[in-house]
Amino acid sequence: MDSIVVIPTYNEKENIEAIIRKVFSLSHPFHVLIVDDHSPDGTADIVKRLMQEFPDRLFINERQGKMGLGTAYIHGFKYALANEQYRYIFEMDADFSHNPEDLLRLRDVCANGKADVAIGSRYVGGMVNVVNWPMGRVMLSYYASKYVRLITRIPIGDATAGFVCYTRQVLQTINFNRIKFVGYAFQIEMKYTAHRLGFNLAEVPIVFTDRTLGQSKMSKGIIMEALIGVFQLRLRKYKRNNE
Ligand SMILES: Nc1nc2c(ncn2[C@@H]2O[C@H](COP(=O)(O)OP(=O)(O)OP(=O)(O)O)[C@@H](O)[C@H]2O)c(=O)[nH]1
Ligand SMILES: [Mg+2]
Repeated sequence: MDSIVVIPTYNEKENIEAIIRKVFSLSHPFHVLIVDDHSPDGTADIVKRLMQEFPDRLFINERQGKMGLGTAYIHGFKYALANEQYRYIFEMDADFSHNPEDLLRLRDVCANGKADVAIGSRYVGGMVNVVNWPMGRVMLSYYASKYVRLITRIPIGDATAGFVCYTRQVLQTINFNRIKFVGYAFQIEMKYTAHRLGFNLAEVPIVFTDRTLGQSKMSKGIIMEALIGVFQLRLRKYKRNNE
């Protein structure tokens, strides 16, 4: 019971039950925390019904409204840190873009001491492992990662990846008050911050599959935040603890 997967949800009624059941079918006993932003489609009700079946390993935190992915994750991280048993804290989407089976591979990398942060990466070793995305979106994501790498010098091929295992120590060390971004830039900011704080980041190749059910929450605002945000990151200073 050392691992918890934080899954943020906004209108995921088509996916949520299947993804939870899939995680609970894995060979490692993962716990799951759903952070739901008052989804109008009733996602939270489905989770609460399942909580009766999985009372010891499924949890939900509900927020008042849609406040963005970044703040949902920070909310989830704080919940996980408050419980000392969790040594490996995961980020994963609800829409099956991330294959839950890969949780085991990400966890192994951290549990074997190979890294403090294991990143499920679409772009590693010259490969682009994305299924079902329109070419325009693949290009956007791929070149966004290249751009981030150029500006920040972070040694990661997939800087906006949202499938990550953090060791407890990393999340304890990062000052969440200083994490400012909410969209893709949040993913960049977390990796960059961990890197600047001296933690080891490792990329684990994964295949990313576009959602087949439910709706995307991507927006122009999120893309702009990321484009401008990387410059702001570059200008910042980092030190451990009392930042
Ligand atoms: N709690 C919460 N969850 C969110 C919010 N925005 C997105 N999510 C969830 O975050 C995860 C990723 O969002 P997606 O809509 O899949 O974003 P994406 O992967 O960029 O876009 P597509 O997969 O193309 O739809 C999903 O589980 C969403 O339900 C939010 O504001 N609050
Ligand atoms: Mg998605």
